[in-house]
Amino acid sequence: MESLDNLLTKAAERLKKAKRVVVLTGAGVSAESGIPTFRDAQVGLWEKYDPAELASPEGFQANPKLVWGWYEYRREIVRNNIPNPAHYALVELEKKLPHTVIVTQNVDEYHRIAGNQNILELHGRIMENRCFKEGRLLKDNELNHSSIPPRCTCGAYVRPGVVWFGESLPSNTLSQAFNEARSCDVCLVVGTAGVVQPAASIPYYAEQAKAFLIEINNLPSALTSIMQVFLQGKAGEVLPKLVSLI
Ligand code: BV8
Repeated sequence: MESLDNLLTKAAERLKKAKRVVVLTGAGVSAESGIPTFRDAQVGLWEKYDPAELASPEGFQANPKLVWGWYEYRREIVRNNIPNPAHYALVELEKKLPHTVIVTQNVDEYHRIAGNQNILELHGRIMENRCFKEGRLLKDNELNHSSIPPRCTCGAYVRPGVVWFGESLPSNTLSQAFNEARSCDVCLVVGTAGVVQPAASIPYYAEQAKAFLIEINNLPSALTSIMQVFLQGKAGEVLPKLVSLI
């Protein structure tokens, strides 16, 4: 088994020559910021709920107060934490390799807060609010807080601005992500189980385009088998090492 240092060197050598880099990130990139990943057992009050149940229109319609409470709990965690060295390493990467695009499944906006410029957010933003009926983005002063969840000016419930299971991703963002994957020469996959579709298809498009595939994860994922290099470890530790070698 090759040492991590040799694998880091191999990955860095390939990145140095890269013309177009796609970085697919998942919840594992924010884990060291203190944001629980979907794989982590839900804690406390949320222990008995399946995230995929809560993160769905059916779950919200069945129990709007419960689902709203889950998002408020998660928003508090996002508000009270900050990006970690993994996020800042990706800012460095974009500076070193100008055509780098961050395609993220995460909804915490930590890539933008850390300073990346070229970001495609596949699953929306947890801090944003939309009308459950009209779908439109709501400003804070359009929320009627006399109920939980709050209500839109049209009377319908307010929902978080994320893409739920069973909902389509923003089509232009998704097609941009697929086009970037089809035209990249290196695809770096960081901190994702590689289960949620269609995000998990992105590395396969890169593979079809003969891109060099690199993964950073503390455990093997559903995508590890198609990788040229698998760097096992925490994103906050491995990514800064990798980027420092470029
Ligand atoms: C859709 C926002 C059309 C909400 C999220 C095709 C095949 C099979 C199923 C489907 C398919 N097409 C559609 C589906 C159904 C479904 C799906 O994929 N289901 C899965 C469960 C099988 N997909 C959808 O519904 C999508 N919509 O396709 O529309 C359509 C419509 C109707 C019917 C059919 C099709 C919408 C999916 C979007 C859901 N919304 N987020 C919210 O956040 O509340 S997804 C949500 O899950 C988060 O975004 C999160 O990112 C993601 C989970 O994935 P990961 O990021 O991988 O996170 P996870 O916790 O799973 O894993 C963490 C990883 O990090 C692990 O590998 C771990 O080892 C690693 N790690 C942990 N710590 C570290 C680390 N790595 C490095 N360092 C560390 N420190």
